[in-house]
Amino acid sequence: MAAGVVGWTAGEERGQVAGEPGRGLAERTRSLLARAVDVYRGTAHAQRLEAIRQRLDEPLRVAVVGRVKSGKSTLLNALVGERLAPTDAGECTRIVTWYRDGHTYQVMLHPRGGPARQARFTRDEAAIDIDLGGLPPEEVDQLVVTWPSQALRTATLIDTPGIGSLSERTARRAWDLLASEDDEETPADAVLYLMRHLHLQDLEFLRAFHDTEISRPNPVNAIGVLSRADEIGVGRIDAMASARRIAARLAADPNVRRVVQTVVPVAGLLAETAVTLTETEVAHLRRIADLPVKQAEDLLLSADRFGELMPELGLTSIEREALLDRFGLFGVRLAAALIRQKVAGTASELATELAERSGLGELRDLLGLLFFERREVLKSRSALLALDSLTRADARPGSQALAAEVEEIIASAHPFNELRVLSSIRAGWVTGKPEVLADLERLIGGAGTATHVRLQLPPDAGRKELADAAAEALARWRRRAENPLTAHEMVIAARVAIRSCEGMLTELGRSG
Ligand SMILES: Nc1nc2c(ncn2[C@@H]2O[C@H](COP(=O)(O)OP(=O)(O)O)[C@@H](O)[C@H]2O)c(=O)[nH]1
Ligand SMILES: [Mg+2]
Repeated sequence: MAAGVVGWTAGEERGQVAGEPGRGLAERTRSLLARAVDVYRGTAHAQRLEAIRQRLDEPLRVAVVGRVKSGKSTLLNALVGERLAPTDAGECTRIVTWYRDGHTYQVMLHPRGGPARQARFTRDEAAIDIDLGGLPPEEVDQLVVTWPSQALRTATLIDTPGIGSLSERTARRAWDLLASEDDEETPADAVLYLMRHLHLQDLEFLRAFHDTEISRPNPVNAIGVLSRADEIGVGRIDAMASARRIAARLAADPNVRRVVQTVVPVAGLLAETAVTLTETEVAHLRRIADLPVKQAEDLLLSADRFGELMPELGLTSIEREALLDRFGLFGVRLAAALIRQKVAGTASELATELAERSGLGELRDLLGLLFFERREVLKSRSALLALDSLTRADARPGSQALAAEVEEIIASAHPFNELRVLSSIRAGWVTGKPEVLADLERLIGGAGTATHVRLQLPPDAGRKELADAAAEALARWRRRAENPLTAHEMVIAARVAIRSCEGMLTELGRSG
């Protein structure tokens, strides 16, 4: 792995300005890959290089990881907007499965150590059911589902079996996907990490691949999700508020900040149901909403009561069970209350309300801000790391120059320096007053890379206002960098912030 990939280097910043994160970087990466294709033409690596090159133009790859039953597959479905991934048990939940956009519906099965082949599948309303053709799940390396989908055009999603899970073997797979020990490039560009409760084992898992090379997930490309958030507070109607407080506390915990950028609470089941809501379900919920408040509350005190009481409600026990499966007790209560209070009248209004209240809206915003806006940077990072390992694995005439340039870009490109400083703040290597650190984080894109976000201004801020704020920030950080009392690490971080400010000013048509 290239030295100083994520290690602390004071490399000269070059190549890319703030505001259009990674565009210049992506161009450099592309031209380097084109050279690499020449160097390795006619070798066994030509194909792999082509794949690396193609990957640059593909959607960002986001892996969903976490312990078994943390709600990964359910959340994945919510993000896609369709029930594709099987949830709960079933042999396919033990296999790493990719969901990618494409023109046709297709499933490719990649056996361990054998050629990929098309697999038969059926789809019912709950999930895709893939026929492994008699192959035991352990023999399947991965499944690749191609599914025409707007959501998958933005990100290819990778569903993983759980960590700390059924078997050593299964756990190993989730691990391989993210922190492969061999020279392979990492398949995922970014990670959604689901935690149901703050479990020590979860943190250990994350820590193990942090602090190493940039190929491993680290806070810059990982978001934490406090999953199954509705179950906090045993389904009470204020469950999400409690979950929000816990998530905020987690996000402020230094141990957590070391491994994920932030933590958001999401009730994945409710989110999945919201985006796939049916008219029948709404009709059933209306019956509950039509009850007097007191009676409805009584009925929904527990799943058992809801299953058995009030035969006059006109819902069979199968229908009640179906509602519980799809909404959870919290979801049934919330949905019924929203209908009763006329917050949501139609199915589509209810869907919108539930998606928002499930935390899905916030998670989507964060994904946009922290992953998709930085898409070019994260993808370049994956490509450069893959190229780096290739040049190491097989030296050829010209490969040394390639390796040197990879190292140069990784050590010096400004977007990487921003990411490096971000993770260094998170790791506690750069210290200072909380408000100074917050200012620094924002300026270098920690809350999103848009100029107004960096400068903490509203989205409609004018050019002059933005430029004035950038000039002020520049002066502020120059003073800090030049102050002899400033700690060494902070000076290096300040230089990166200065470069970010200069970049914004250049973009705004003003010189620093
Ligand atoms: N109450 C509730 N149950 C959930 C939620 N997310 C998932 N579940 C349930 O938890 C079980 C495991 O979910 P699944 O998505 O298969 O977890 P995975 O093993 O991490 O992929 C299923 O029965 C889901 O219906 C949630 O947000 N709230
Ligand atoms: Mg699953």
